[in-house]
Amino acid sequence: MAFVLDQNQSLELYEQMLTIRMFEEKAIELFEHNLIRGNVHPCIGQEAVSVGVCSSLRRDDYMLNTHRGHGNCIAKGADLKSMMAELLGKATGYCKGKGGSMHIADFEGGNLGANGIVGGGIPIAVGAGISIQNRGTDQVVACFFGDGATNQGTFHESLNLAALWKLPVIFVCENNLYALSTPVREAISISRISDRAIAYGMPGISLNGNDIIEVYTKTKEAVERARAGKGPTLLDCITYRFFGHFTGDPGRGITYRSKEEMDQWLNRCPIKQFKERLFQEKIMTEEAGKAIEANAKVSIEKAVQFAKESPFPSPEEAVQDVFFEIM
Ligand SMILES: Cc1ncc(C[n+]2csc(CCOP(=O)(O)OP(=O)(O)O)c2C)c(N)n1
Repeated sequence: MAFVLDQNQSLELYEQMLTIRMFEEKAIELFEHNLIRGNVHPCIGQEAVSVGVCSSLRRDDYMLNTHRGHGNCIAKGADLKSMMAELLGKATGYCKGKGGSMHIADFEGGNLGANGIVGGGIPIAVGAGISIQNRGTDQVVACFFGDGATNQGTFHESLNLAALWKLPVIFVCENNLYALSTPVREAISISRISDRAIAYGMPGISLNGNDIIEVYTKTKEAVERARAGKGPTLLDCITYRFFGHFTGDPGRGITYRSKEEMDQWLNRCPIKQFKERLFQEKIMTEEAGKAIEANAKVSIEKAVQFAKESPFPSPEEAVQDVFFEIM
């Protein structure tokens, strides 16, 4: 796909993808040292989808996330310190340490939160779309979900309403080819998830989710369509998670995926491919690449330090923020 970004934008996208990768590598390490409770669902390998989609959005646009959502939060502009603190269950985290890895919300940055219920965020995105339409703004909603979620009833009901009412929603399937240990080919009888869009009367596009430029370009078109009041689009971003379903998955998912398949996808790493392209097209020098890497490393180290030094919430906090208080 032809290059459509200027030098600064390109380097910015590269840095974001790298930051997501390094943030998650650190999160896995902290989990292994028992500093993160619950679980971590890494999106390593899927960074081009997060960054390609979110870089096409404005800060006041909305985003609905999933259990595998650290990358999407970072790409939507989350503060790394508040995120890491949330992962460690600290009071300074985005949800005061009560949400953890799977439930990070940042209303100011347009992140309406993640959902541990597969497909649970999709109808909420439709609700946000109705709110935008009622308020008459030109915001849009990006709604992330996995291939497994497209078999939930919520997906079908939501796409139908969104198309019918021409809501400004971009439905983004992070199609990493597996729902837990179930391969998509054993769960869906059609080969392209984007074909499901036809049934509801909206455009559907399957694309290379490991090519950041392709994700960015196709999302941009969908965003323009939504902002112009022409309704939703379904993007099927085909990608792969390099790790297992979660940190407890043995051998990064080797019990249900072949080594050959995993190696093939490692070769198609979105960050490696983009980096090579930036070198080839002389957009990034060797030196600039190293500086970006060092920068990302420092930001993550600062976030870890902040999170470690922050206090846990007090026990009384457990019963606070349960109900929303209307002034
Ligand atoms: C309604 C519901 N059913 C089952 C689960 C258990 N579960 C958690 S993640 C997951 C797989 C989801 O797969 P997919 O939507 O493809 O997303 P991915 O994990 O691949 O990113 C399942 C079955 C759940 N959380 N919610």
